[in-house]
Amino acid sequence: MLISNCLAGLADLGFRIEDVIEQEHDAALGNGGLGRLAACFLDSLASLNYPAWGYGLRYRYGIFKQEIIDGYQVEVPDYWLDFNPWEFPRHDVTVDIQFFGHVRKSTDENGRTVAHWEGGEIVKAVAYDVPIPGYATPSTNNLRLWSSTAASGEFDFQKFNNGDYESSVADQQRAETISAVLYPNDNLERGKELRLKQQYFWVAASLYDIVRRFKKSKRPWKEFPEQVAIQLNDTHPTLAVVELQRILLDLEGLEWDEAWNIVTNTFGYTNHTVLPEALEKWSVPLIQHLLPRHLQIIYDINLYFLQSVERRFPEERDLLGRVSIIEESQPKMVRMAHLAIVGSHKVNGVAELHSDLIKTTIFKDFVTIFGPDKFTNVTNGITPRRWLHQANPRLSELISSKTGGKDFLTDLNELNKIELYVKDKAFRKEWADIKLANKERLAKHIKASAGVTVDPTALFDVQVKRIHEYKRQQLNIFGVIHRYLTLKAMSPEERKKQQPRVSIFGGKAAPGYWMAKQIIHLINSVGKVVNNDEDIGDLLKVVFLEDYNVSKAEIIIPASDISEHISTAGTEASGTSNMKFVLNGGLIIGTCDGANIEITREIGENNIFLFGNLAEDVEDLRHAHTYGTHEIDTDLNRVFQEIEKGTFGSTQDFAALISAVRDHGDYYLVSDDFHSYIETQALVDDAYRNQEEWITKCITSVARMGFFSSDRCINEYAEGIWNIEPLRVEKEEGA
Ligand code: C3B
Repeated sequence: MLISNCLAGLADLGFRIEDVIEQEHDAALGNGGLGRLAACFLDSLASLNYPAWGYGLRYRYGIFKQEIIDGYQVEVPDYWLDFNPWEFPRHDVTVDIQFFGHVRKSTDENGRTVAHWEGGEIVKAVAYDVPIPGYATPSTNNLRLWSSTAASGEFDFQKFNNGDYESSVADQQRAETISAVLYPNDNLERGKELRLKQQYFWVAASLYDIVRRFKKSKRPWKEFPEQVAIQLNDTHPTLAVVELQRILLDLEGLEWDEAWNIVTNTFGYTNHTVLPEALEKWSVPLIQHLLPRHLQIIYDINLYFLQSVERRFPEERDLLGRVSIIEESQPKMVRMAHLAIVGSHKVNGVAELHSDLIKTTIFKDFVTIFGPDKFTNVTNGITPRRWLHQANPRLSELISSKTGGKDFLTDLNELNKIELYVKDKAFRKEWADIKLANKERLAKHIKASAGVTVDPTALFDVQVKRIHEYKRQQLNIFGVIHRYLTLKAMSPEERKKQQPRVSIFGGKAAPGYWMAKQIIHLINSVGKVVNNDEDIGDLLKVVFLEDYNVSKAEIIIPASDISEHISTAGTEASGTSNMKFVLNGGLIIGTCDGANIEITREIGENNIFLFGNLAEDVEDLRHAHTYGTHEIDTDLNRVFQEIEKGTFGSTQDFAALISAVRDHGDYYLVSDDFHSYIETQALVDDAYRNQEEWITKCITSVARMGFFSSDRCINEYAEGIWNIEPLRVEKEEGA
């Protein structure tokens, strides 16, 4: 009823709903999997009626827009807030946030030392609320985003009136810088002061909000952890641990132990990566300068923690240095993951392999200290509302025509009912028609955006995600070159027997990540040659789709036949696009990494194409590369020679990609996995040729994907970590 009213209203005004929807920008608030997971979680929290809020920064410029010019990535600012009808400015909800200054100590009437953080500067946080409506429930939750502005108002009138026009706006501009722009790195931390300011601004405003709400209830402080659970989504908000301790200690007058008990029972910490370059560390001098009181508290937290470790493990002197929150480097650094573990009651990884890995590698000592029960796994999930119903409406409709009764979008395990129809001719025909229509839609998009004509009946092979060496888009493009060379060497008769393929890439490189940018350039350079080679025709096309984002994912994912999740084993914590592709009836070629392993367990190993070395062997192989001889795979060597001949343009540009494998230890094991990758891609070709078998695999896989709903995942957090129950608020009469 409501929708038809909208449609009719729009039509009266002379607009089509499709055109209006097109106008909406993607929220540009994150980089990749981490932020997108949070968005799925918000959808599940609201849909499952959990009373929960999300907190974040209202970046004026979110993730940049990517343009491809002459084959290179060019970054363009994306002013997404230009048009955002979904946010409600809350000028009545503001918090003053302090930076810099100094700490003065005094003694109160009970002889207790009290710390006073004084001086420095104040920046104002203003709340912007984004409602998150649940699916099939009246519950609507809130995402509160903080925007920074000068505490003193628009500009300094006095300076303005004195003719000092420039500095009259300087305070305002400096304050606004905090929420001005998202750092565009995925899985990389660079230790910049502004980033630390962003983190503190965000957590201080959010905690103030949470504490204010709790204090209104007039409950005693000891009930705080029963009333509030805070989940640290990676280490970026870890300063919240210190901030809550500061509030309880300095502002509310609690004793250290009582305060610390409340803090540790409130927080949970989710680790999302084991990559060393992504583990956050902040320099002690930087924290001292920006947050002098917090540094004192961090040192105290560390002191009490190390004292307790020393008491329990008196013989193990090295242990203290390994687990210390402070790294004794030059300058000293605060290890945020250690702080997050010490400050939380539960620590979880995001897929089984990943959760096992953190317990046996980076956080091993903490398992010894805190015991194994503090560490747990919650395998990631995705919301079927967006990633099936919205992205692939026809498939969603076909599925619901067979699941009947209960809405499968609220209980994804209902999907298993479609396995009964795996042999049903009409069902299979409709299934195949939908995939073809989705591929036709993508083919149109490819033509419009990349200017390449592709045949929708070819096998669509997709790798879309942030560009990163560990995700190994270089392995994929080297494989494409190998395919090209193999096709070139064939007679025209032989070529006719080959399976046509379209290799589709998409993803942003961090602006400062030079190697990732070279990978993009190589993909585009290969495309230019291959797509214009008349010997090859439709047998192989290579496309790089610019500016990969959520809206494009909704077009690309439903159109995939096979997608690539080919990270070096042990490097991709979970991956979530793997789940999206399978849920949309595409198969996977992948390594035994992240959630690929659990996807295999659920859908069956006949329905996935796994290849490559296992995580447990990676360290030994790397060691052998460094200290032994490193033989490069023969087929890969041929690929390298072709690149070096200049077949794909400037050889200089691609030299670093080759030498990373050949001369610099091949850290990501591209050569070790190449043969297995090529062989497995040949199996994909064979399997795709048997369309009947292929469709059976796809239907079976979708039927078994129920586990990967973010609803299951959120229920696990609610039960195992937060100890909360759903709270359904019924619609008021007449509302
Ligand atoms: C990502 C990981 O790289 C993915 O494997 C994982 O699926 C998601 O988080 C969600 O858990 N991640 C990221 O996008 N950015 C980081 N800084 C760390 C992890």
